[in-house]
Amino acid sequence: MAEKLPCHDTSSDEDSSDDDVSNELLRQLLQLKIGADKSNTDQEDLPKVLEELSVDGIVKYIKAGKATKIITMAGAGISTSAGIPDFRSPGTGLYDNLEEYNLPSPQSVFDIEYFKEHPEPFFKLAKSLWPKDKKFQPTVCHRFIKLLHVKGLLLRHYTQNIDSLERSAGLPEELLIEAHGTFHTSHCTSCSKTYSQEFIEGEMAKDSIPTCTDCNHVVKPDIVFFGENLPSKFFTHVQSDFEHCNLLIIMGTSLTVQPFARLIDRVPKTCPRLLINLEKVGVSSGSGLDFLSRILSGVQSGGLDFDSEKAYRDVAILGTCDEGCESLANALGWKDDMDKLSTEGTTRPESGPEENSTNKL
Ligand code: CNA
Repeated sequence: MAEKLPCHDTSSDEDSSDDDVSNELLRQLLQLKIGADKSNTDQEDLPKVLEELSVDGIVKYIKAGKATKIITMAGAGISTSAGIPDFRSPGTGLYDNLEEYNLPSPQSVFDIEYFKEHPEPFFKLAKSLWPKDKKFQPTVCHRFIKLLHVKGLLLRHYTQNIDSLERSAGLPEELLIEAHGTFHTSHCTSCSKTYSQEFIEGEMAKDSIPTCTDCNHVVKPDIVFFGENLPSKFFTHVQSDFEHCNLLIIMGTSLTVQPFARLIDRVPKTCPRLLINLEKVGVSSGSGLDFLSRILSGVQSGGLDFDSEKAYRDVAILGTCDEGCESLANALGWKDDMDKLSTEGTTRPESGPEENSTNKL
């Protein structure tokens, strides 16, 4: 029997009983929510994960050997210094430079339904990004990620990028999750025949729409368009990777594309999170609110928190990814290792079918 609340005495018996049940349910829900939320966010319950909430704190944490399972999460901003524009940077981002394609919206160029009817704008854009005679080179940031692997600290690299520069930097396939696919391979949109990056580049160089040599349908690079599923490799690794992560490094992304952006909340509460970006992103609007205000306002508690009084594990290096990674490497005493990687050069693995290439759409 539901407990009757003291103020509830004016309704008829029947109404009163219904209201009692509703009130009790609401009370229990709030209690559960408050209890759960409180246990998640009370700073007293959390161990002090960083000696100090700063880049120095992160450096000390790594030097102390606590960052043994680092996950790096990246976006277009790690490749802009290689000459590839991102989506959303005002002025230089792709979304500000698509007028010539007469698209219904900037996003249409990566919309699968639009592509099926009008593949031309996508390939025209792709050609401008991947001119045949110009090979983009991995950046300092890509080398830093590789160095984390060389040092045995990298659990996995999750990228939204489709430029394959992580592969060029020599990151092993098993450490790489290309969440939004890759240009590395392509498939016929009808019979699924696999094609190499070189095939697509060759067709684009001739200004042709790549078509299947068997059935003549359009061949589409294995990048994930809006409206398509992410590769199965993403989902199979997310579950086990993030719960074991003990340092999350987020670089060059606006954290606006889901489900990728939400990954930042999947690491344990004790895992420090370092953002290296031109601007602060992924900051929860609810991070400055106490738990009751969040429940009442409906604002969620996820997201990064650099500045509120509850901030305890999120640190930002604001600037370019290359500068941020370089200064971090220097502070860690890894300058020689970085230099060595840059003189060793990079590798571009042979094209071949992806483990997850059949899972587009
Ligand atoms: P975005 O939304 O364009 O955001 C880029 C973020 O990086 C912004 O916050 C910028 O301020 C920041 N940024 C830009 N340049 C730098 C820099 N040099 N140093 C530090 N920060 C910088 O791109 P997201 O990756 O967040 O969006 C996801 C989309 C973009 C994915 O679906 C990608 O496929 C897509 N994309 C990929 C590429 C690529 O593969 N290189 C290029 C363009 C777009």
